[in-house]
Amino acid sequence: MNNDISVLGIKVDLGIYKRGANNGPDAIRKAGLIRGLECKGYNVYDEGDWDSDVELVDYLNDFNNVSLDIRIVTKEFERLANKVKNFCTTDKFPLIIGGDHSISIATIAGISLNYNNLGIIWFDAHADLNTPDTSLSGNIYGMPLAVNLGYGYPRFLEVGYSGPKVKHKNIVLVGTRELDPGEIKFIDNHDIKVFSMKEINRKGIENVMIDVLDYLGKKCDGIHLSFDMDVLDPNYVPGVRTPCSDGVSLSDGIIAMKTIRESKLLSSAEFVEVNPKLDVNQQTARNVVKLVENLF
Ligand code: HAR
Ligand code: MN
Ligand code: MN
Ligand code: MN
Repeated sequence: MNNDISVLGIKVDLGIYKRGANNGPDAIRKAGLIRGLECKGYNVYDEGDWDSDVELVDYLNDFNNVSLDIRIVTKEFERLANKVKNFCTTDKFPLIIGGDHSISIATIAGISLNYNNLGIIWFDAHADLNTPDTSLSGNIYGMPLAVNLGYGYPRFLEVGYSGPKVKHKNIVLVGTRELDPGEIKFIDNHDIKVFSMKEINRKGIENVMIDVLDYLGKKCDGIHLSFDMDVLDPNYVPGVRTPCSDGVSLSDGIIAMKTIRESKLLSSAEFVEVNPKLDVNQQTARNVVKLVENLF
């Protein structure tokens, strides 16, 4: 990687009917993201925040209205995918800050246009592999990875371009510990690598990351990191919508970032699910900054 990083905030929280993650970028900036990177000697190009045109509707979670909403949300994701595509076509390292995890429907569509064989490292307590048929909540933020693979609302599958954006065998989940029944089935039936919390506790985070990077590094021409802050233990991330106990410690998160940095394989990254409304003393936003500082 060269010394240039471009930063894009995405003020979108269309993934769930409760608001807040739209102000994640603001909080992460206030916690010192840009300055932190500059202090490490990087040239940071802050492209500001991309905002959604639609005000989130409170009935997004209501299945009776969901077909109407999907149309509106799809339009936003289309615009966003286009923005991200352009954001990624420079020599600078693209760093995205969210936003809830639904943005990955658009970000990964945009990013994937620049690669033939994109790999994804998905740090998350959840798999986000739900479809409208398997989701128990109806929330879109539990669906982005399925959409990236070509499953879900037909409209979503058209975002950026038609069809799957990544191959099953190019996906690695890390820190997984809360799966819905449909997601377990999905993983069983598809070639997706999972390093669950159990594996991390058994093998140690550094060994896990070495395996992850070896697995993807061999076959991918780019690797994108999608980091959902709820992968960390709730002790470190009070500001996430779906905290999940017995998660990754902050120090293990930092080791993971360092291992990725040392591999020099990463080509883009996003940090999502910071909700300032729920955060306590900016702890979650600050921990994004800590992770990022160790990724570069
Ligand atoms: N699996 C649950 C659902 O579908 C929880 C999803 C939680 N999503 C996020 N991103 N916060 O991982 O609703
Ligand atoms: Mn997620
Ligand atoms: Mn999650
Ligand atoms: Mn949920």
